[in-house]
Amino acid sequence: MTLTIALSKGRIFEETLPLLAAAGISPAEDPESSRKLIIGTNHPDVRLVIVRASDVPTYVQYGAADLGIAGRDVLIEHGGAGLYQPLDLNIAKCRMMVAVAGEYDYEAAVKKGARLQVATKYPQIAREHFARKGVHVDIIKLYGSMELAPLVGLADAIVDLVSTGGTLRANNLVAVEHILDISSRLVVNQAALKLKYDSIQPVLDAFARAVTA
Ligand code: PRT
Ligand code: MG
Repeated sequence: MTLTIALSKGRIFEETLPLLAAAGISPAEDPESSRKLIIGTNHPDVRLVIVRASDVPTYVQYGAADLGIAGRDVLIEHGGAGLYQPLDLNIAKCRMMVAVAGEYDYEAAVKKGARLQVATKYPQIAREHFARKGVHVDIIKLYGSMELAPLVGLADAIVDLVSTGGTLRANNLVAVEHILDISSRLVVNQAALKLKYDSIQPVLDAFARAVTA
């Protein structure tokens, strides 16, 4: 039975390679240089499909992939329907933060009950965060480069991922609130886990051992 694993290029692919190796799986090609979207492995019955990071849960939900690896950010926005999430892989770690322009007085705006314009790729996470704080917001959905929004007057604040903080610094933005710690998780199609238990369980076990090692 073929096992299909959905991965995104870039940091998730790079950080997943050692986990795949622990399960005895090595990709036949490097997705950074290959244009192929389906990549074989040393196992005739294991293949990788290369998709956008935010599409991984969707491929797994509908069973187009049996397994996938996705950030907690992406999983919260997706909602998790049809997905079994057995393992935090502790890779691609970062923090979901609220950030504003250096000169913007966020505390004062919150204190006086101002309605904030918040630009983000993560409307679900942002909405929940500000609802919990009791702050009224208008969410402006963006698909990338959130850091630009406060600089050109599109938003008062952004909700975005931060890892080194270099991008915020380079754009004269400051983080004012920490919302969540983020890492990537293994997701499994719930039906596939039952139907392909014998091929999936060894991969889960190998990943779990590699994560704790
Ligand atoms: O790039 P694409 O639009 O296809 O999708 P994507 O950006 O979601 O994919 P990718 O591969 O960049 O990210 C995949 C996953 O990696 C995310 O879903 C997160 O769970 C995780 N991750 C870990 C990160 C970061 N660290 C990260 N630093 N995702 C994005 N960033 C971005 C951040 O949005 C910001 O623009 O990097 C910038 C900040 O980095 P620093 O180091 O300057 O702070
Ligand atoms: Mg990216």
